[in-house]
Amino acid sequence: MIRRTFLILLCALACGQAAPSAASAAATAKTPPSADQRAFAAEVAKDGGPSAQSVLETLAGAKVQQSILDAIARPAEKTREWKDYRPIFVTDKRIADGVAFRRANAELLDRIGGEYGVPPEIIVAIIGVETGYGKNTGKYRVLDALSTLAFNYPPRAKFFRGELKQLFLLGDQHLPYAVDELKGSYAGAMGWGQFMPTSIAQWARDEDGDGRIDLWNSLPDITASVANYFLAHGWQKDQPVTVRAQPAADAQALAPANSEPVWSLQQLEAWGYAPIERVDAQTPSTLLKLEAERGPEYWLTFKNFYVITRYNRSPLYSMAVWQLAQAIAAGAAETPAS
Ligand SMILES: [Ca+2]
Repeated sequence: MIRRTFLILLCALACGQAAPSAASAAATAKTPPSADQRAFAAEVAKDGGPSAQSVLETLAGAKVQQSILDAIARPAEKTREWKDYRPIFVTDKRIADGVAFRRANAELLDRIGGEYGVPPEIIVAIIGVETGYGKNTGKYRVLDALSTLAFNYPPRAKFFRGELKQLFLLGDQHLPYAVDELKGSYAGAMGWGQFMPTSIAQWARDEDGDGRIDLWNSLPDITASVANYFLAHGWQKDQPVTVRAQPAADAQALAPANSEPVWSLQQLEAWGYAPIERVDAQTPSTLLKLEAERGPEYWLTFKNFYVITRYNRSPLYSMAVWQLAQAIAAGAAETPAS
């Protein structure tokens, strides 16, 4: 839920197995806690978490990993064009695996989709893009990831300190494993949907009703949590996500800063961007230009497209999720070969 999927993939592609450097700058249990760590532990205890002593003992077992610091500092998908981004995420295999997953869990996904008003194929596409349907939920210890970034990466220290604190506050009802046993991405994102601790606290669901949220092993918990994340961020049931635009020769140049739908479709049409399918003229919209294989593509994007960017800020991510979802829905609707 922060920009990490692409980094993991990039590294997996570029550096083979992306092996964490052999415990290079490892802090040992003998290192005394820093003033910052002591203050942190006191804060956790004050906010109802484990005792300060217990937090410090856990932190003493955390390892600073250089590979985590390298990964967070690497430039992300901002530098990529759509034509290079799409082939990584919208692959034949990811579509086929998504269709198989959609079919194998049809009853659950239809129920969750109905309950939360989020299309099942969007839920499936998210876990497909994030972790290959649960196959790659991350190999870093979450404790190492969050403490490395909270105490050794000043540019984002505040954010990761908050996530680390939330991790200690989550407790047994939110996690199936002990804090020092959890594995996730180099940024501390966890489970099939790659939830950060604050996302688990706010939006994860115990859908199977066993009294504990398990985003690694319970498909009802996993899919309902993703659906609830979308619902909570404003997903509009049965509303469009995006539609291609046919630009006029004299279309006004536009470069929106983000995916917020700040204009009416009518306004964008007046500026020269006519949708190729019928959509209500008052629909809040914005424009997205993509550098595709065969040249520029123009898309009119709506609130639901923006909601996908709440999972990951990149509009390329949002488009990849949406196109993967469309392909999965189409594949799942075909009569399976018997
Ligand atoms: Ca559960």
